[in-house]
This record gives sequence, structure tokens and C-alpha cells, in this order.
Amino acid sequence: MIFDVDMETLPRDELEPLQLTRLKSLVERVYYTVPFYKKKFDEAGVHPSDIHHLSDLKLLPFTMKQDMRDNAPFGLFAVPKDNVVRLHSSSGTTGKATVVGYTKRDVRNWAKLMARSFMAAGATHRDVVHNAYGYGLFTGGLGAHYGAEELGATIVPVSGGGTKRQAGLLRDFGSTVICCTPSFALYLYEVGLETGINFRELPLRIGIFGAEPWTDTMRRDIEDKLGITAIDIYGLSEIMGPGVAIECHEAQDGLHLMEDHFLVEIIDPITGEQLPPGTTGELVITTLTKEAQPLIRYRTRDITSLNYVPCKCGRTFVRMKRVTGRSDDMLIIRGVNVFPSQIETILLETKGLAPHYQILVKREGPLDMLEVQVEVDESFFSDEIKGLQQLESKISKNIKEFLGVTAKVKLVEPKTIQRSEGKAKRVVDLRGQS
Ligand code: DLL
Repeated sequence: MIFDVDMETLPRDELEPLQLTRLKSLVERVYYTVPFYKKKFDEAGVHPSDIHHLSDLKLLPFTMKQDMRDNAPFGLFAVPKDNVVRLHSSSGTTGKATVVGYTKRDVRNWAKLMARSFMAAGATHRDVVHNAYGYGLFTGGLGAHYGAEELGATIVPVSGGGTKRQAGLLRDFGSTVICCTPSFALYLYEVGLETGINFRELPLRIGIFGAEPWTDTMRRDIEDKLGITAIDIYGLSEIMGPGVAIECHEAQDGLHLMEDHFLVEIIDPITGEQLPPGTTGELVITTLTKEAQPLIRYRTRDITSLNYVPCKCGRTFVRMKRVTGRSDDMLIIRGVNVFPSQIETILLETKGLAPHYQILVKREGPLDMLEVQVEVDESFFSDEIKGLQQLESKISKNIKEFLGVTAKVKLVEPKTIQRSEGKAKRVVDLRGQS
């Protein structure tokens, strides 16, 4: 079923004129209401009247996370502050927090996009949604909350934390949908087993997982352990929150981007040039309908590619490939580029390992060193040092062969890597600490 069937299946030759109308009005609006944009457009020598086609988008300057920080908290608002009904904020890992504002209509649109997302994931108004995304300044909790209500489902606003209690709640309420980060789903599963709850025996049928990179291999692992369909959902606070894109359960093959609200491009992260469809690069998003804080050509730093081939589910929106990392997550180890997700794929394809790992980047003398710590599966765990050493060198060999970097692999005992109740911290950079 499709929530907003007219819009989500709109032929591209009708979608694009709609996007153009919205783009023109957006560019005009920000130019005359946000001094930051007027200055940037003037410096770039571009005027709202220069936008005639969607391809003119490339004339406009990019907006960066730093611009949001520099203008925080309210410098990028395009409406009077009285019209702002909600604020969210993303702390990020470095620097000053970014602030996001929403008008009533922005909140309403977000709820609708999340309702679309739930339905794309296979949920209906009959479902009971266990929402373990954190409530608060993080957009995950309230984003999923409003969407589930818009759909007419029953929402259980659990938020993050209290993992043991959550496993019991999930069972007692008979929840059929769970929303959380993929790493938390695995943690919850583990805690469930310890308390005698087997997820495969519960009515749970769909997981809507996002907010952090995860791989297809991890998807299969979660689906198998929890006995559910695991759906990838993408979003970022600066643009709205969750619901910018989601996989459909029919294909589970790329995330449909809500193109009536967001205009997307892929650029070369170094040169800033637009790249042709299908090419991997950095996702850039322009918000077409946001009122409080529209963003023009926002550089997400997320690495993906776009697929315009029609999907078997009937939705016409472009599909973006699963985001496997951010350009600023990329590790450069002795000149070789590595994404943590590439290491995850190798680890999860190795028999005998649990899906819990951490990557340490250290400095030894002048050289960067990669250490991968990964838990051994409980069923595989033995004290036989020889067997463990063989497994370590096998993984190390695979990492070298497939990724071209040398990594020291250290197998650790089950349940020793710290579990996360929100976004997992996969990489620990110790380079500044020697
Ligand atoms: O993580 C919003 C969200 C909440 C998305 C719940 C999905 C589910 P931020 O905290 O601002 O917002 O972080 C946004 O997280 O730029 C990506 O780098 C990463 N990210 C989000 N979803 C995915 C995903 C929320 N499905 C940043 N796959 C984004 C990979 C993701 N990375």
C-alpha cells in the first residue's frame, strides 16, 4: 500500500515541473528573507530570476554545516520566530551544535512523510510501534512518533535506555514494528535472550532502522535473529529528521527519496561538480517546502548514488543507495581510503564472529595503525588459543586482500564491546593521544 499514492507515483514529467515551481519560489523566498542567502547569492553573482530550469540549481552556492553553526541559533530562519513551533538540535561530534526550526506546516509535512515511510516499510494503522529512537533534541524519537500517529498506528513512546525493560515491554504490548538504530536492535535482541525472550516468537514483524550506517550483511543478520523485515530509513536533522528517504518493503533495494519535498544531487566531494546518475559521491539536498529553515544545496557529507530506474513497488521517486559512510568518516590509513562499513562487511561475512566491533586508529611512530576489535560468537567461543589466532589472521588477510590495508585483528570475548542505546561508536581515533 502507498500512503500518498498520487504523489508517490507521480510520473517524472509531472514531478519535475512541480519541483521547479517549488524551487523558484524557495530561492526567491530565501533571497529576500535570509540575509545569509542574499549575501551568498550576491557573492556568487546569481539572482532568483536566473532559475529557469532544474539544472540551474548548480548555479546556486552550497550550504555547509559550518554555515549552520556560524548562524546558530536562529540566523537561518526564513520566518519570524513567532511562527516557529519546534526546535531540534544536533550536537554532532565536533564544534558548536546546529539548530533546526519548524513551523506548524513543517511539523505537519514531516509527520506525513514519516507516515509515508511507515507504509513503505509495510506498516499500517493496525500496527503497534515500539519507538526506541531517543525523544528530545534528537529528531528520531519525535519524528517517528508523529509519523506513526499520522498513520493511525498505536505508538509506544519508549525512547532510548532501559534496555532490559524495553525487551519486556516489546513482548507485553505485542509490538509489531520497532524503530531504533540497527546496533540497538542487536543489543535488545541480546538482552532479550538473557531474559528469556525470543524475538522470533513475538508478533514483531518490521524493523525501521537508521540514524547510523549499517550494511546489507548486518540487515540479513538482524532479519534472521529477530525474524522480521529490516528496513533502512535515512534522514538528518538539518534537513528535517528521519523520513527524507526510506526503502520500500517490496524491493528493499535502495531508499526512495521524498522528491516532492527534497531536490537531490550527487556531487564530487572534492571538486563540488555534479555527477551523473549512478555515480557514487556526496548527497546534496535542497529543501523544497521547508518554511522555518529552508536549506539550499546542503552538503550532507553522506556518500551514496542515485538510481532512477523505476521500482517494482510503483513509487516513482528516485532511489538512493544505502549510505555506507560519510566523507568525514573515511579513514585514510597509510594512503588507503577505508570506510568502517567495508570492514563491517568483512567481519559479518566471517563465520564465528558476533556483530559487535570497534575500530581503533592508533599512531605507531610516524605511521597510522588500524586495530579491529571484534567479538567472537558465543557458540564459537573457546579457550583454544590456536583456533582464535587462526581466525584473527584469516580476517586480517581478508581485510588486506579486499581493502588493501593492514589491520591488526583482536578477537575479544562475547559482550565486552560497549553496547549503544543510540548511535553506535564504531571508530575510536587515538591518534592525538600518544
Ligand atoms: O540520525 C535522523 C534519523 C533518525 C534518521 C532516525 C533515521 C532514523 P542526525 O542525528 O542529524 O539525524 O544524523 C544524521 O546520520 O547525515 C547520516 O550520516 C547518518 N544517517 C542517518 N540515517 C542513516 C542511514 C538522524 N539509514 C546523519 N544510514 C546522516 C546511514 C545514516 N547513515
